[in-house]
Amino acid sequence: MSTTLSGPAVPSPRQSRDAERDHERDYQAVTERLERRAVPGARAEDIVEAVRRFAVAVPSWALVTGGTRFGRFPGPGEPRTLAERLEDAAVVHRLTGAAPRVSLHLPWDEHDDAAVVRSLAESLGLGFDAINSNTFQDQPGQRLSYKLGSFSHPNPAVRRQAVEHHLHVIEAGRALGSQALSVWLADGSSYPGQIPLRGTFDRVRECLAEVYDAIPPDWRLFIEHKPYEPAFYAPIVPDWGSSLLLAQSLGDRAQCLVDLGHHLPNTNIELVVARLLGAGKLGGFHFNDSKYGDDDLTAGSIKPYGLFLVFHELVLAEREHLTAFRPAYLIDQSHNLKDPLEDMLQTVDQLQLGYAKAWLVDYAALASYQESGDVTMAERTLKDAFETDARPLVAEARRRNDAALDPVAMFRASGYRAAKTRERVGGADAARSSLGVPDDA
Ligand code: LRH
Ligand code: MN
Repeated sequence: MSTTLSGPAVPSPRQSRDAERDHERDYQAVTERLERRAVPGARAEDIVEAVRRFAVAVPSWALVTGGTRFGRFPGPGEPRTLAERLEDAAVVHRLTGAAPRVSLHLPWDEHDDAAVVRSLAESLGLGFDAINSNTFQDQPGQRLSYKLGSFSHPNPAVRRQAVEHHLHVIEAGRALGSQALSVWLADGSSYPGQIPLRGTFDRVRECLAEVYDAIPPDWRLFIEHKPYEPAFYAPIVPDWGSSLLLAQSLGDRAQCLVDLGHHLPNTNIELVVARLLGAGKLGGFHFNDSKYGDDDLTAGSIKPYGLFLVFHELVLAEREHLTAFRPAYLIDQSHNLKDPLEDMLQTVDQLQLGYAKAWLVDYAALASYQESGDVTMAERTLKDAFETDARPLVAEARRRNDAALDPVAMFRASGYRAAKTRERVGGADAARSSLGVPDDA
């Protein structure tokens, strides 16, 4: 893998004097309002320090245009190699101060020399978060097909092949410094009668048990559920219940990963989060947003109140120091229309905002209204936090983390994409498949 990254370095967030002055006035205004509100633990300083601690991992696969099955419209100057994807991930961290780790996906990010990849990432100020396996596509030269499944496949040789792939992903992750394996299985059926519904679940549990036994002692195994696609009748792990059954059967370090887009319309996702938190089995998130299906849209773009309510459950658990509460925050999006980096910068901003607003809740008042059955005031207490303009608080947190007040504006002002367009000749079409599988890692 070529690690020589030429062209302009990651843009440095030098704000204009006007932007600084406007920010100071906005920050002063919200600071005064929160002083008057006088909620313990929810002064401006408290929120800013909380947001400064917030971190989310960037998915390597969302740094190129993902497209849909109907088409992919790649933009200019997109990363063509793992090295260039890491370079772009560093831009997200530099401008938000909240994305210090990258989540890789194998074989899309396959590489020959982990030490080279690791030192390049370190030179860019990045580390590696959960690493993802992939048994939902057949790779060139692969011996047995996953068309009819992987861990649930009727042919034990296919199940073996899938387990071997996961053992390889664990090795790759260990060499990069990851501490979690994230498993989403496309396994399932599209027609009634196609598969034995209990037998296939048992096969998946058996294969996962072998993988679980292979993860290093300080690692976790995340199981991701999804209600449909590509299985359109009975996915093996369609919902949080199936994921929880597997995680509970495997052991303490097996936990459930909640992809916000993997829920049927109108599912109360914050309730799913509360249930998994209560069971000590909430391992992490794939943040995104959706209107209908697994649309993988920008987090907070469709249901910002829903995102806030999920963060409310997370901040409640954080405040209570709930046992086993160590959620991995990851993004999982597929960008089709926006510049992938602008979309990622918007996403991190939306997550910082949702987190900040959740810390603004007057938890003491909320608890007393809940205990006294004052429904109106309980709801108003949540809404008061959600309807507070927390943007100056988040901008201040970024400023103190030496990042940008407005990451998207700073990215545009930096001319980074234009420079990469000039530099990354033969770029866009290199990342071919609808999920942007690069041809050179
Ligand atoms: C499946 C999924 C899974 C990834 C893939 C990129 O829909 O959410 O998390 O492996 O997207
Ligand atoms: Mn996902």
